[in-house]
Amino acid sequence: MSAAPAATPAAGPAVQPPRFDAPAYRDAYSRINGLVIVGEGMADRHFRRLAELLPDQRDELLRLGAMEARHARDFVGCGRQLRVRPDSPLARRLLDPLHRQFREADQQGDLVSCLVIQCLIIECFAVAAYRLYLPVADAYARPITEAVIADEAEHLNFGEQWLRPRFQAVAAQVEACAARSLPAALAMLTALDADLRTIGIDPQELVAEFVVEFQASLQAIGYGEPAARQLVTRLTARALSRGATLS
Ligand code: PL3
Ligand code: FE2
Ligand code: FE2
Repeated sequence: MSAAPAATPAAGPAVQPPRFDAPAYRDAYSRINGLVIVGEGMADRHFRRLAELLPDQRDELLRLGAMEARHARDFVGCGRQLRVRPDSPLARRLLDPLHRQFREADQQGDLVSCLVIQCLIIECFAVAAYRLYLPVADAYARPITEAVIADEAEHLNFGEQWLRPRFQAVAAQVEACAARSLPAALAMLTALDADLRTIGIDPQELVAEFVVEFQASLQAIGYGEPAARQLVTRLTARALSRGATLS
């Protein structure tokens, strides 16, 4: 066998960090930052409502809500650092369907759906998004995002721990709720597709990461691996075929 050519360094295009001061970056960041800030504020309100609904775990839920309020403040700081004004009106419009689903579930006394919407769907979405943001974040936002990811894992865990011992009784509600809320979550990504790309996040990768997270959550509450995979794949495919398309 002839001698192999001298090893060359791993090929492939070098990943360029985004230019954080470019007008296109700052413009995209204003909408992403708005969504994150308003989303964290909404999570705070949801946990405070859950604290009223679950008086036995009131203190823990208030603690989780306070963490969300701090996330919102920390991400406000990230926007300020880049001299970006968050687009809050757009964020409120994009988050409204999920918030409305939470409120309707609450009005109907459907605690299971409230927990699925906040602790599974929204938190899985946040974990997936922040994980993909981490490698392309600026030096100020990176440690903040890292700390937030660890907190979000606790929020996910709360929902999983509550649902798991009740799995048989709640499985049908979990599925019905996920079938409504997953399209609402993915529609936000569709709306911000171009902005996500501009800040260095591939929206398709984000969906893939969400699928991994959500499947793991379903398994944590009692679904077997094949059932969890089938459910997530079916719901995601259906949501994306109904207009939540990603380019
Ligand atoms: C749960 O604690 C809060 C949920 C907030 C919603 C997050 C939506 C994230 C969308 C994509 C953002 C990319 C990350 C950018 C971070 C500044
Ligand atoms: Fe958060
Ligand atoms: Fe959270």
